[in-house]
Amino acid sequence: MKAVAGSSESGFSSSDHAQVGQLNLVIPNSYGKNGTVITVPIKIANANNLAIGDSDIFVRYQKSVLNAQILASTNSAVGRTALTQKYKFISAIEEPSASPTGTVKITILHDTSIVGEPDTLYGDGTLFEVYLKVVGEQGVQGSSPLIIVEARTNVYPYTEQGTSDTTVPLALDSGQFRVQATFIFGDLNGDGVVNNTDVDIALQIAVALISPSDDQRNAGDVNGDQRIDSADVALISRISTGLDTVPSAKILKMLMKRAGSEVNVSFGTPYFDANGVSKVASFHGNPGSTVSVPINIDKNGDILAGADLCVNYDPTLLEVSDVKLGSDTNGKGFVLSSNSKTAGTVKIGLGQIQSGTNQGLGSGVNSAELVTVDFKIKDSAQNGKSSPLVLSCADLNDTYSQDFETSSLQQDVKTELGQSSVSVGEAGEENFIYLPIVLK
Ligand SMILES: [Ca+2]
Ligand SMILES: [Ca+2]
Repeated sequence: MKAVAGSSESGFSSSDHAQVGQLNLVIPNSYGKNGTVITVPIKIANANNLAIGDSDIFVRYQKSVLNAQILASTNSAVGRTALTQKYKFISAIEEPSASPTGTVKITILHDTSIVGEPDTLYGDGTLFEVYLKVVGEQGVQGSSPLIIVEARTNVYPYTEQGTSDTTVPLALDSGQFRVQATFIFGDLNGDGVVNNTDVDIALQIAVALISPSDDQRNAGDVNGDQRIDSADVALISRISTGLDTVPSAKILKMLMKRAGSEVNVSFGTPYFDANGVSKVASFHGNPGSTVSVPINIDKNGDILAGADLCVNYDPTLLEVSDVKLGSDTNGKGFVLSSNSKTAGTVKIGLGQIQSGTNQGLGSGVNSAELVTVDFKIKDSAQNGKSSPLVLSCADLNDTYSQDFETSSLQQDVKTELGQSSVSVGEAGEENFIYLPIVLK
């Protein structure tokens, strides 16, 4: 495959979790009942402006447990995803009678004559899906590794001039399949029903207050992106209240259109000064006092149903005393969980218990205050000291768990003349953190 590294033409810094050299091809662990057809995703993690060149990806499995399944709809045992719509590929199945293993082979052809230059890839997502029928029985023998055999993968950094000559090293991360009763999506405590208790568990997993079991990983990752976060909460709450989890074509079109515009996440509400320079609100407090710092978005609030936010600060000056719903999320079915166990960072998971009346923030809500973080300024904080206040992650999702494209404003906390203040840097010092879009 061909992967493209480095910053995009936007000039923004790259995400802190998309690092060149740590690109992974991943098959997650999976479960399935005998007689069913399972969909095995081949995922890419940590992509950062990558393009796929001519590549072969082989997936190997135990024939006594799994057999390749050709779907009548596509006449293939391999399906592509939104990420690979513009890539041409062919697939083949090898299940020789003399061998205990079978292999599904996927060959990607970088043929720009077909649909032009394919999209480059960011973040995490699924490249292909392999369809396998479960032929094994539950029990000790009923498991099979799902091994990615890399024959040839060419992943290159994309540049303005096209793809660079430098291939990005790929780590292959194979999975394990087990024959067993399937879990219920969204049932995180395994009691057979999906309700608000499961929403709470998902939010606690999202902010790393609890670490999920294998069963919880499978039941909780409802949108299949290999993590449990507020995006899954959106779907879990829809399941619990009997709402559709898949948007109609009409709604999808509307959501996609809005998700295509960038949403700014900032501390407080940005405004323009007399010179037309974008500024953000300031916050002040004396040592020993508490300052409430809101985290806001500047558009698309009406379809917002959740957020995963991380704020980094200097723990020698500040400590987190509380995290609360914001003025626009309060009273609309939103719940949150926060983790400030590690001094210097607070993780916040915001999700909505959706219902017939609460699906997103609602029409008419555009910019919105999502949460407020109460910082206590330490008694020992000295005048003149300053602390960075950084939105180190900001992932937003709509009512159907789809990601927003987001940027975050970075600001400084300054202590001046006996008061601490949270204020934006001077004109020209404002920094955007570019967060890659995660396509699903
Ligand atoms: Ca449950
Ligand atoms: Ca997920």
